[in-house]
Amino acid sequence: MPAPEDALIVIDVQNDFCPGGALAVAGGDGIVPGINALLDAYAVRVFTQDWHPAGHRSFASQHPGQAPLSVVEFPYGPQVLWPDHCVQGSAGAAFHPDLRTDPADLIIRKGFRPDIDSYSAFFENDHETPTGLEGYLRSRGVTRVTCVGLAFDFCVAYSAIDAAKLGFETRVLRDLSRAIDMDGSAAAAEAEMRAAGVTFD
Ligand code: VGL
Ligand code: ZN
Repeated sequence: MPAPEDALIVIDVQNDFCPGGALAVAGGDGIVPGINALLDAYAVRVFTQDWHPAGHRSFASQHPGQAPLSVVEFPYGPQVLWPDHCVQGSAGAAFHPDLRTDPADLIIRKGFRPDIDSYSAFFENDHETPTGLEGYLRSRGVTRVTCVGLAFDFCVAYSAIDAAKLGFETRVLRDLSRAIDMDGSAAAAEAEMRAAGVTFD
């Protein structure tokens, strides 16, 4: 019997983050069978979906002269400029076709504000605009959160760090996550998660 206080958060397992996608993470599709097998062990199952309007400010295409993966200063701090990805309603924004999505209790869409990027399932990148997930989890009695999905060094890391800071006992399943890993970002993300009290299995 799944414990009622345990939530699984499945982060951004979408076509654009899988091989062939606009912002492909190496081996991103390889985690799908393991996530599918894990869903029934959790009482609360939340999926997130990166969901940007066309022309989102985080897209390098909106910043002439800036290459994808360059970093620029936004009002809320440094921001990586990404290739256009996960545009609302596009095939790239859809969940991986083999992912079992029927068990999801809640699907949180994030990154829909044109000027703010949103890596974390809890707060946008200004670190203050909430997605509503904290209230949802608390009102369902959740105290423990397990994070899986894409990408380990961005949306998974930001989500896990926020969950831990909010007081949820937080764990990341390393085998069910894959990293973009630009300039050592995977190791840095892991160190930041550990510092925030996140554990790994
Ligand atoms: C993500 C970069 C841009 C992620 C989303 O899901 O990790 N990374 N948007
Ligand atoms: Zn995005």
